[in-house]
Amino acid sequence: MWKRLKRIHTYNGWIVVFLMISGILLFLPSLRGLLAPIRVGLKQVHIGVGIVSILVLILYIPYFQKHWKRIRKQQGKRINLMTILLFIFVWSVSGIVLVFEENVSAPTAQSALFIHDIFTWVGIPIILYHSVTRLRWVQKQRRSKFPAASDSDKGSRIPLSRRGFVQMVAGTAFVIFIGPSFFKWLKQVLDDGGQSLKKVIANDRNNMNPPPQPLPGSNPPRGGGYDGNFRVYTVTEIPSYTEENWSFTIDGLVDRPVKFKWNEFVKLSRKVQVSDFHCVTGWSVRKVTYEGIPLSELLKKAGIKSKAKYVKFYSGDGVYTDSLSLDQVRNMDDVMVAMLMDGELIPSDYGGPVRLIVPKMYGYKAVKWLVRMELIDNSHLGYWQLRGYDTDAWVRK
Ligand SMILES: Nc1nc2c(c(=O)[nH]1)N[C@H]1C(S)=C(S)[C@@H](COP(=O)(O)O)O[C@H]1N2
Ligand SMILES: [Mo]
Repeated sequence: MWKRLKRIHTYNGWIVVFLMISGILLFLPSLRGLLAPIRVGLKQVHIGVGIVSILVLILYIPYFQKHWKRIRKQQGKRINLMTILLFIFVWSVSGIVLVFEENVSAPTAQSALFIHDIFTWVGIPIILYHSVTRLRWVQKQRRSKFPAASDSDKGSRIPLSRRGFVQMVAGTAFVIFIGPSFFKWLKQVLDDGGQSLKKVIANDRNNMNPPPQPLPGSNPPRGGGYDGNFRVYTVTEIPSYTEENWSFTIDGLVDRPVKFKWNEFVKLSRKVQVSDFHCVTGWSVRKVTYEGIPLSELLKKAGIKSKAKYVKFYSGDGVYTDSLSLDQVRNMDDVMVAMLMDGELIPSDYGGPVRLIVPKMYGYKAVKWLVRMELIDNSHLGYWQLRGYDTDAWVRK
């Protein structure tokens, strides 16, 4: 029975290792491009294996009851075991909340994400250490019990020095590759708390004159101020604009190509709407009050030729693009070329002075630093679609 508990624990160990590795892969921003084609699948496997780990956790219970006395005697092992179980328990609960993210309140989802992340950051070194010491312990046991081990057992009889070497390499890799992400994450979490928009505005690289005058629905923001925090994503350097180097072009299959200067663009009539923002990687920001020009209104300024079937959106970063079909544009009245969020001119980190907002689709459609729209007759694969993301990015509801 004791042996069986150990076997369960070994299985569990592998499950945790898998969850840790897949979790890190899903988290690291630097791996987004590389992982795009398998990201959705990997996330599903991560969730599936996570559920299995809960089942394994339940398997512990009967053995626990039987062996409690024995476990209690060995204090070191007890603390170790309890720590691991606590971690798995917390990961499971927060993970389940994240799976049902759409059905829980924003603060609950955010806390779950925070807890899931912080336990990962703290848990990785603990579990690495635990597995290594455990392996050593298992090794010693085996050596004393079966001095003449069979061939198949050779793998577990690696000399300790080599084990130590592996540990060192893993530790170094951890510090080099994952350490910086940890501090970035920590900074983002500490920066949060409703202040984030002000802080991001303080770092604005843009300086647009004249500034837009917010509509009454925007100031104070009709949505009451957005809930959550944006992770700043960019595949290039963040561009910087003034009224001098900024312009907005509508061309391609249009009746009259137009190119707005900033002072003309701020005069176009705007609308206010409140919408949620969802990134396909799992985070959401709710109730953002956006003010901008409805896409269909803006397209009217240039006139759409009947041959045109798609709109292609260009970011001023020169790299990022995406597109929508004109059918989609006609069927969604909330697609907006946004200029303000929560009553403030969108700062450069968040894609300002002007970005696209497509509330019914995932965030990768929301092209930042939008400077050009081209009407085309054929579909266009955007930056992330080329890397495996769906062309239609509907947010499941
Ligand atoms: N130009 C540009 N636009 C972009 C991106 C980008 O990398 N470059 N990332 C997209 C993705 S995947 C998301 S989730 C949102 C993130 O918006 P945020 O950086 O304001 O949080 O912007 C989208 N638009
Ligand atoms: Mo995204």
